[in-house]
Amino acid sequence: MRPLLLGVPWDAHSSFARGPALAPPAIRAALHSPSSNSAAEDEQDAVGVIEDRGDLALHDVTDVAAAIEAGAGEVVAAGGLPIFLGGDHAVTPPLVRAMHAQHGPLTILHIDAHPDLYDELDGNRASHACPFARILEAGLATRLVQVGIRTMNAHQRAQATRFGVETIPMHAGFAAALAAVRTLAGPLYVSLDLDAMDPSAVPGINHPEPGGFTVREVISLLGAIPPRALRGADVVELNPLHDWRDFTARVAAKLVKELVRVGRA
Ligand SMILES: [Mn+2]
Repeated sequence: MRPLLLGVPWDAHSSFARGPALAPPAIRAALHSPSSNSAAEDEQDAVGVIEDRGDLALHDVTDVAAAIEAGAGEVVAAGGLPIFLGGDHAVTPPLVRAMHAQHGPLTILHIDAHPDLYDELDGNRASHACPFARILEAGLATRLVQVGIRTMNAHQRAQATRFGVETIPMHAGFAAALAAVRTLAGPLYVSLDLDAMDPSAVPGINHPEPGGFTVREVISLLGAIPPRALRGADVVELNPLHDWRDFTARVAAKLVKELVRVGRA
């Protein structure tokens, strides 16, 4: 599938620090940096086959979520494999609404340190801590599998039970996460929060949570997605203001290339 890249520069619902709205250009710069080449690990060109649709213009928009859904909808309707660059995790519900309009109920693989299942955080139901509560309430996904999780609490555990979320905690081990990914069937959407990885690998994030995946483990998880299941993905929560020598942007770009690889498997 032809990969389509769309930037979603929005972080108004970040609970702790702003910055992810600056991420799409940083990830693009890393994708095109001469410090690496354009191949994914299948030895095929990944960067050169991407059709870049630029960034959504969200500055003077009143209803940003509706604008994201509409803008993403155009990309999704074009066919191919949409890869969305956040933004914080609050971009995911409108992106999933656009995916659902095209594909119907989705299976979602959510890779994150955090369950993001809060009913509300600080009185905000659109918070970047709430996206999967909104998605499941709306019936947009029939199955949500979460891996990398290491911040579960009582409220979010209750939400996970209420919605039937399959949470594979980090302490269950990498093999358990890999086994869960192998059971996924399409139409599959991957929502990838960079903070799923250990903060030592991704300094440029807002909520560093020690004890995460290595970059290699996340590449292996993506590689375990069954063939022809993947329909779209987002990569969210890069904060270039916290990054160090673009390390985190490079990780994001690497994972975009591997998503391209999975999309053509
Ligand atoms: Mn997170």
